[in-house]
Amino acid sequence: DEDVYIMRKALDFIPHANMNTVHHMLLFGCRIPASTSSSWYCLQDCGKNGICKDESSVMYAWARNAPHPELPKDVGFKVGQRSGLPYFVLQIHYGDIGAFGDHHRDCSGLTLTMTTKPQPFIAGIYLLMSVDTVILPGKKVTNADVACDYTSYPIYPFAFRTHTHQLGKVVSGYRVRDGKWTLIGRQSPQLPQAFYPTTKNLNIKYGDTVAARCVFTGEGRTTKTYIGSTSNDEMCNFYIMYYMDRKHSEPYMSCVEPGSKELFKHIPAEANVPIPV
Ligand code: IYT
Ligand code: CU
Ligand code: CU
Repeated sequence: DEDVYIMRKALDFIPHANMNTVHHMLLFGCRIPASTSSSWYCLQDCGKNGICKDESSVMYAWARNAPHPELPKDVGFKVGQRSGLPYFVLQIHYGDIGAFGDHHRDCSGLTLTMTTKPQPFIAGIYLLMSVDTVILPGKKVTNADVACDYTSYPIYPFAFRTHTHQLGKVVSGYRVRDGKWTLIGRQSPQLPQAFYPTTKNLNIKYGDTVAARCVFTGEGRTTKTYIGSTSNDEMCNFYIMYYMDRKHSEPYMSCVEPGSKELFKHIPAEANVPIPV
């Protein structure tokens, strides 16, 4: 019920059990969780309504064999009743269930350290996602482009995460300021989908444009692929984890606009260069 802040070094994965069983974990903030139980099954295609009833945001991602950056000093995720997302839901994806052959108990989870001391900077998530991409079967390259004008107070990105399903090759995010494109981050969504540190320190301020491109291939498919929650569908997500001054805290933002053809004429060529996996 109080305002509390998740702190630096707070997000640590504690592999009490066999680390080989967990493939990835996602921590969500929820307004209302999908279940009132302390834990529930959310199998492969349960979609996002299996996690939160309505409003939700990804707050942290842990993936096997991936780095997990800390929150910078003086930065905290503000959580609690008044934050709008007063519940945490932790989703754990198990990999090879063979590891449970011995019926051992699994105690995987996250340890969060929280403080009631207000932090100078609030952490937040900016999600860019495509909602209308269609990938034609057999077509070698389909770009999903997303871009929005940024009209809020300055944010300072420090980590990013990409998400697609099987057809995604590379996802890149940029700040466009005065026509100049600056990379926020670029990753293959086929690598562990954790948060990676941003390429360099940059800020995003009023008047900038935030843009992302997901590159897909339709090779190997015999029908059209749409955006959706099953593994036969696709998604195009670029998440920016940022901090901003506590005075103007706006911790969850998103962009679902396709962006103009004209704008994306100028996207750096690297956005279409595959990343070896
Ligand atoms: C349609 C789509 O792209 N869904 C994404 C992003 C998304 C996440 C949340 C959209 C909304 C949300 O409330 I939380 I609206 C999606 O489902 N991404 C998956 C997770 O389920 C979060 C991912 O791994 O990024
Ligand atoms: Cu996984
Ligand atoms: Cu998805």
